[in-house]
Amino acid sequence: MLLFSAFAWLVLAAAPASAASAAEAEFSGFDANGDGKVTMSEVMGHIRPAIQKAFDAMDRNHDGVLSSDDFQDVSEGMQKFQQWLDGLLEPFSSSGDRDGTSQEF
Ligand SMILES: [Ca+2]
Ligand SMILES: [Ca+2]
Repeated sequence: MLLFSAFAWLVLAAAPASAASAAEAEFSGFDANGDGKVTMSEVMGHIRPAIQKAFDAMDRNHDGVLSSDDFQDVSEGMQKFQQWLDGLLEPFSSSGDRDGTSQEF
C-alpha cells in the first residue's frame, strides 16, 4: 500500500512537470538558434515543411504552381463518384420516376 501511495504521489507530482516539459519542448522546436526567443523567421522555418508538403500534394502535375489543371482530375473523380452514387441510390428514388439522384436525399 505504501508503494502504491508513493507511486501515486510520483505520478501526481510529475504531471504538471510533464505538461511544462511538453510546452518547453514545443517552444524549443520553434527556437531554432536556441536563444530563448522565437522570431517570425523561426516560426516560418518550423512550419514551412508542413506547408510545402500540403502544396506538393495539391500540385498534382508537379510543375511547381497551382492551377486548374491540378484540380481537373479531382473534379473528374468527383463527377464519377456522383454518377456512381446516383446509380446506387436509384432504387430508392423518392420521385418514383426511376431518375433518382442523390440530391433527393
Ligand atoms: Ca530564437
Ligand atoms: Ca501544378
